[in-house]
Amino acid sequence: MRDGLLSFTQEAMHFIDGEFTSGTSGKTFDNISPVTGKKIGIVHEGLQPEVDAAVKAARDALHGDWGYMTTAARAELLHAVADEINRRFDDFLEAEILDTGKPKGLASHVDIPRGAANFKIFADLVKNVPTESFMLDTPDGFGAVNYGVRKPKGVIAVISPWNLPLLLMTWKVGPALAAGNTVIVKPSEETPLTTTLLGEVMNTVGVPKGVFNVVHGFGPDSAGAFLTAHPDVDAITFTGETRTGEVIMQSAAKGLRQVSMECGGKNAGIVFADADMDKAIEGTLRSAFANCGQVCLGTERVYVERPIFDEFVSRLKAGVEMMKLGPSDDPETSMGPLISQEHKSKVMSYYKLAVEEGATVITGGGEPEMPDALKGGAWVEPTIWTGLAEDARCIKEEIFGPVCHIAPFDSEEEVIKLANDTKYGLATAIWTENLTKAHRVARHIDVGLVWVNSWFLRDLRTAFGGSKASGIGREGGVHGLEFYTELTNVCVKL
Ligand code: NAD
Ligand code: 6OD
Repeated sequence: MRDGLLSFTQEAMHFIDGEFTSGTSGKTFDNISPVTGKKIGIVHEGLQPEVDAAVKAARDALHGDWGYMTTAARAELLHAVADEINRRFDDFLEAEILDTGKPKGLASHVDIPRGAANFKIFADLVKNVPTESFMLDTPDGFGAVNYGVRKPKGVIAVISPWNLPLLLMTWKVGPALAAGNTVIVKPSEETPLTTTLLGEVMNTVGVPKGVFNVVHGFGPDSAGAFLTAHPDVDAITFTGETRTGEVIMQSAAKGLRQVSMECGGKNAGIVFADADMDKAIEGTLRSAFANCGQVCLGTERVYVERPIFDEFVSRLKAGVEMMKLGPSDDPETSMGPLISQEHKSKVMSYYKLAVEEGATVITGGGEPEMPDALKGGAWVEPTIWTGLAEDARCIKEEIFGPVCHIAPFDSEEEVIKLANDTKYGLATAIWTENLTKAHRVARHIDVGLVWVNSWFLRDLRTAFGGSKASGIGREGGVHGLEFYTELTNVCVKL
């Protein structure tokens, strides 16, 4: 690792008003490698004073150069941000891998490129988005013209999770800045590094100070809670657990501040007997086990039509047993560790509970034997269960680990009912060669996202988000503009 990046990762600072700062709280916490359990560095914890300073910087920036910049100039600057992320691809890759332990191939194909793309897509979009206009008839015959004007909402708090740190944070920062807002990001305490690095990028390309700010810390009684409760924050965009979203909504209620929520899921994979088996197996290996199962869109419940149930179970088992757990930079590695020992305890508690609830463990279910250097990491075995009742806690609750339960079904109506029998409503993956059936089933699943014969195939112009306990609102394409802008109607009497 180059020296500059090393010292940067050893001490993650806040980024406030264009400056890296340790703040005044005097508090730090350790950044622990999920791969080895060893300390990577320290992170400064922000409390009320750091949040106050960041919010003030963000507010002031709205009234400075940024506030007067043309949409085209802002878009150009955001393209420069994306180009600089790409130029520093290896630094971002190294920082992301240090924090998460995910395989290098995954981070270099998904996390980092999306970090750059999330700026480009919204920069291009805001230059071309129309607003509505209506002619109104009036009794005097002259009429009136109505037209909409979109303005930035103001100061946006961005609260992001640890599973795809750069991707999910920029998925919010990209559209927020494209629309002319300023932001304060509170990244997950587990993954502070790529968000901090983005501060350097902002300075390099000349984003005015105060437009992008970062305050590190935890949720309750720390930066997250202080930021979301701050009266000068205009809106809060959050990705994380549903129960955290509930707490943040309570904070947002004061002052009627708007929220955008991308929360948990307990997503169904549906495999019909006429599916292309190779594609369904390959797709389910990704949808249930990619990123060590730590993807909100992951299919922890897989329903397979009875005639192909046994074959599917045995082929998925074979695929899982081929997976190689290991460190990020080993090209053989297909799965890294979970994010932390705390999350490992949660996942292992479900492995135990599943057996108590009557699951048949098809494969996995325990802790893998790892080489000495990796023994302190948060490793768990990828796991498949069958045989659970539909009301088992392991079927109802989001586990967020490398595990799925496979159950048979006999009809389209039955599988639609099973898929919808959850408090969540994020995503579904349907596998079938009968596209008429696929369209029909897709319409009846109560989720924000349906994939047919694919999973996590993203077109960033489309709406992204969940229904029920999986979220509020849609981000992506023009849809996020409802959240990131204020629409004013101007009515001109002619
Ligand atoms: P989390 O809710 O524990 O934490 C998310 C963020 O919220 C972190 O930055 C955390 O510090 C902060 N936070 C926690 N308590 C807070 C509080 N009281 N006030 C303000 N901030 C607070 O979630 P996580 O464990 O980091 O991420 C995993 C969860 O995120 C899973 O449930 C997953 O499904 C969900 N997720 C959803 C999506 C989506 O797009 N729908 C994407 C990724 C992850
Ligand atoms: O691809 C995206 O834009 C997105 N928000 C993905 C979320 C993945 C959840 O873990």
